[in-house]
Amino acid sequence: MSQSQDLPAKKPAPTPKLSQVEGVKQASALLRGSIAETLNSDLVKFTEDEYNLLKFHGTYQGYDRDSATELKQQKAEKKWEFMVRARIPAGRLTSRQYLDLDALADRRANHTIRITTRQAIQFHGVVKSDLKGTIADINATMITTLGACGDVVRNVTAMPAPVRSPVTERLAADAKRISDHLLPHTRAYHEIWLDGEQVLGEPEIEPIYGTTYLPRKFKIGLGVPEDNSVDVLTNDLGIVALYEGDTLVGYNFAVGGGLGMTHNKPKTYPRLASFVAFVEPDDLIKAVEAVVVVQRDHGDRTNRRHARLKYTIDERGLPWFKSEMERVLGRTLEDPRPMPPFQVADHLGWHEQGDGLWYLGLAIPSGRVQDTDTVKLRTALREVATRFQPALVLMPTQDLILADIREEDRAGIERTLRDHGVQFAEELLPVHRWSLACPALPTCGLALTEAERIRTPMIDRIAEVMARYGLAQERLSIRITGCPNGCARPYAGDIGLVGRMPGHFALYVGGDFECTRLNWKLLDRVPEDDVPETLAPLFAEFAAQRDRGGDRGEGFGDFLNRLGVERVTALVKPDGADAGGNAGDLVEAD
Ligand code: SRM
Ligand code: SF4
Repeated sequence: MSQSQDLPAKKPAPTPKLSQVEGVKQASALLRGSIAETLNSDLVKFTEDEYNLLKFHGTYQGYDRDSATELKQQKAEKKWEFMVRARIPAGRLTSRQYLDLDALADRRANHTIRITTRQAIQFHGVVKSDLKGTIADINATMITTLGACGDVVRNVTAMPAPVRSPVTERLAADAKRISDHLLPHTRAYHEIWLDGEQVLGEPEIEPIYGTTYLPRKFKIGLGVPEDNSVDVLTNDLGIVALYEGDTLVGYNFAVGGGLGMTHNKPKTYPRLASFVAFVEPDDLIKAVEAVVVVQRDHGDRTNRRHARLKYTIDERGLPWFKSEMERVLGRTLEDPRPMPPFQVADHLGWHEQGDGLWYLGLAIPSGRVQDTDTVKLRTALREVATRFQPALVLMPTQDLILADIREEDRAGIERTLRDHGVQFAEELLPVHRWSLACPALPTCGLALTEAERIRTPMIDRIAEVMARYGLAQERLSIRITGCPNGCARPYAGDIGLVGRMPGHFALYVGGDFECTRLNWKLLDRVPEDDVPETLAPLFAEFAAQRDRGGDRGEGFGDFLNRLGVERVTALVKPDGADAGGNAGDLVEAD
């Protein structure tokens, strides 16, 4: 008997257990589960399994967090309600569609429309008995909610400028083609929400996704170096189109972007996408599908906090990813081509479209289209859409473009908006124009702090501090989120305020306005009220020491990045305690 035969047999490594959601997807018969039964029952809410499946259909079950504590004290049921998200590739809408969605906000939601950071629309406050009607009504406008959420390719974003050039038109069309190609095929959506007939006998398959779809959400954005409004590198797949004049040369693909992280869990981290390959124009769809398929087959299905493409890339390496893409495509891919540095175009205010028509970019605070006591934004937009019928573009900055406007309609549109108290871009300080905030409380179940509701007062106070140092007109991006998931992309941009615990934010600085570099955590728990004054020494140093060369001088984030973590920390905490660390560095931290 050989020695090896004497040894006890080596135990095979245990097969890692798939996450619970994987089982739910597998057992759901292509996203059906028991949604229809609960929808048509008197039950006040869906089960957790159904909740996970509902996301794929474009809706999240949550509850009103403002009233939750009081209701609990009264031993009453929470106020359950739904967020419904529409999928609008490149954010393009007709006036008719906009007006239908506007009417829906009154009929079935909380009288507001929320433009999202991915050029989509959300309705909040939908009650269960209205859920089916809401989704059906959205579909009646020729817009779907299918795949707006869930483990699939989400709404595809693209440069928002409605300029009539082959560049912008091609990008918007590409976004739609990609979105359509990767839309789930399940007939469950039609059966449940649109009273579609059950088609018996015919095989029903998901040709790209299979029965368990993707390991996690998957995001795709398209931009050009001259306009990175979509923050292309924060996507799982960022596509940068390269042009010579008006001729499309091809696309540089960047993979593995994603921002979600969990406080104190260094294995989770934000990451910007890495350029992996150049793709010829005719190969776009096949190459996108190849990226999705590689992640479908290799993404981590055992741990949802580790299931995004960024982790697959960091663990397997970019060369491995490229070779897998090539294997799926059946041929080699060129390396990414050189391209100019990224810029971000300013689309607010009036611009010529290039075809004799005009577009008007309007700043929408936190993307919330609503009527308040002082500003009747929703009414104004309804009147403009009814009378002048512009095309609309939802922007990845939560703003809105009214497009295809005739010269003779400009004055009327402007008057209508001003009559309702709507401010124009030129009346706003740049820091207001360029700030974003996620919904957070009271609708988001994951929020640790406020975001949208404190955005305006917070930015007002920060603007006052900036003015003290002569920086009132400084272009600066501030992004506020109620938790570390990063929905308003706080880790890309000059300043990020990230909900840390109730009433406290982690402060991130040192990113760049063009979103090509992650910022870093400077302070971990700044009380909400202290945020503006905490920034004061940074603004003072910036005003005194920045490099004034170039068209607009050194940016705030660039300046702090040049100073480095230690010197910037010393400015806010002279004893150097509680320094943060580079968000990018966290990649190495564990
Ligand atoms: Fe987000 C979850 C809102 C863009 C990263 N996001 C959520 C949920 C659905 C909360 C939940 O899961 O219970 C939020 C709904 C709140 C509410 O009350 O409406 C929510 N995310 C939003 C929106 C509406 C924020 C906004 O201010 O517009 C954006 C909707 C986009 C859309 O139309 O599809 C939104 N979310 C983003 C972005 C930015 C982007 O994609 O450009 C990110 C960071 C990029 C990324 O994906 O990494 C983002 N959201 C997350 C995450 C963290 C994902 C992760 O990998 O860890 C979550 C939580 C999760 O998935 O577990 C999340
Ligand atoms: Fe909710 Fe957090 Fe996203 Fe804000 S960042 S919407 S709090 S999940």
